[in-house]
Amino acid sequence: MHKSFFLSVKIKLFSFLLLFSLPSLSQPITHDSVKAQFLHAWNGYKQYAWGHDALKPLSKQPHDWYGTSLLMTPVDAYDVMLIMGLEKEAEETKKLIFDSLSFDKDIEMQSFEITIRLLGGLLSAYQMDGDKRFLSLAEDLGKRLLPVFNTSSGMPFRYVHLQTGKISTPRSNPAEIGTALIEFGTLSKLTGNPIYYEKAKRALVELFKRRSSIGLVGTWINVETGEWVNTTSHIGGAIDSYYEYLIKCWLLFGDVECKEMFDEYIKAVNTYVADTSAGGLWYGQVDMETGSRKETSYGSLEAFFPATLCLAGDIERAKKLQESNYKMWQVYDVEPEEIDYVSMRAKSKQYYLRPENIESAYYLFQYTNDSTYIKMGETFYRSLIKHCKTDVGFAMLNDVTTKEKGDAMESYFFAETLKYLYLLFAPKDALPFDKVIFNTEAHPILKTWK
Ligand code: DMJ
Repeated sequence: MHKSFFLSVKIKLFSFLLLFSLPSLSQPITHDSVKAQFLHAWNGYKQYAWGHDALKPLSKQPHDWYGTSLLMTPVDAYDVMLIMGLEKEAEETKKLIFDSLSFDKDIEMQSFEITIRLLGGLLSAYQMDGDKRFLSLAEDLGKRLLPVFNTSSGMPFRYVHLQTGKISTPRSNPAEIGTALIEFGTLSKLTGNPIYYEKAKRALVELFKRRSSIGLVGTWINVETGEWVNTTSHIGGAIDSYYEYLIKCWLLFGDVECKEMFDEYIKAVNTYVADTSAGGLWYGQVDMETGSRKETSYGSLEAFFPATLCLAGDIERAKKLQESNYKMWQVYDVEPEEIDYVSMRAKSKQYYLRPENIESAYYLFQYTNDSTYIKMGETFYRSLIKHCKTDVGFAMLNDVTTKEKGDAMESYFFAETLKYLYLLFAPKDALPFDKVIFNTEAHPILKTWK
């Protein structure tokens, strides 16, 4: 009793000092600065939400997505701890995972989110740590997710019940249909069971078959009927990581078909979706059938695209688009969820602590060694401290124009935002960039198979 009281006072004092003494705005920012911020947020999670999916950083309450915990934050954060050399934190997190993570639960959950955060996190943990229990958990989860692909088209439903395998919600989108092959393919390679690769790959191909005559996909499709229910094409949320996984699966598995599909898409996307009419390079919204422009919106999710362009070898285009990413950040000293790139005014005013802009700066720094991207990283870091930091973690912003905070700190803030920021400043040997492929939740996967 006594001990925990003093521990809680010590943690509060430490958080207070971190919050108000860090960083003096002129101090140089290093990977250790980012590590200190990671610890600040992690200690908040530990104190107020230990064992739950996430911490609500304003109310200091725990949050569970499905009323019962699937340890989203611990699983998402584990490989970052290993990368940052946080041995004590990694040890206690590993114990928590093996003591309490079970997928034998009476819940229906969203396959996409569980795949990228938990399956990806467990596979990465297994590869980096070597403990076979991570792989057993991943395989158990993979088996429970597999029924989503049992549809007439081979494209997955969005939800599955973890115990019964009952699937629901056929209205889906390219990102949720096409963001599984890195995780499912890796599971096949590591377990020797080809079923996971085959199912996830088929979904990619079936979706490709339904592209329009000019080579674009829309935003929503019914996976049973194969009918498009929303024909707006873009590179943002609901489509984004479908393109990302095609190029990454070529690089990770040497899957030539994935490369061919990516090559066809990128031509169409650069022809119709890209827009230079407002000055600079942007990617807006067009009709998938005609290519005619519908809107001039870009946002924090679209900001992943320079990283994908780097992987595809188009560094010049990646650089141009990252200039736009940075402009978008600078308007309010933190990016909005959506901006009109003609008027440069926010259309959706939230900032959900998203990583994509930082991710792209990190990739570009790896490819060019240009300190411009470090400077961008410094801006991102200072904005996060200035506008999002709380006494127990970091909070999303409800409104980037007023900087009003919201009560959420998503697990990807640990897995991605802080990881990419740390790696941007870290010595190159912190993680061998050329030897890993990050899943879309920034879990690094190593090609350990032939
Ligand atoms: C993450 O869960 C993933 O990066 C996903 O691909 C997109 N959304 C969030 C981060 O913004």
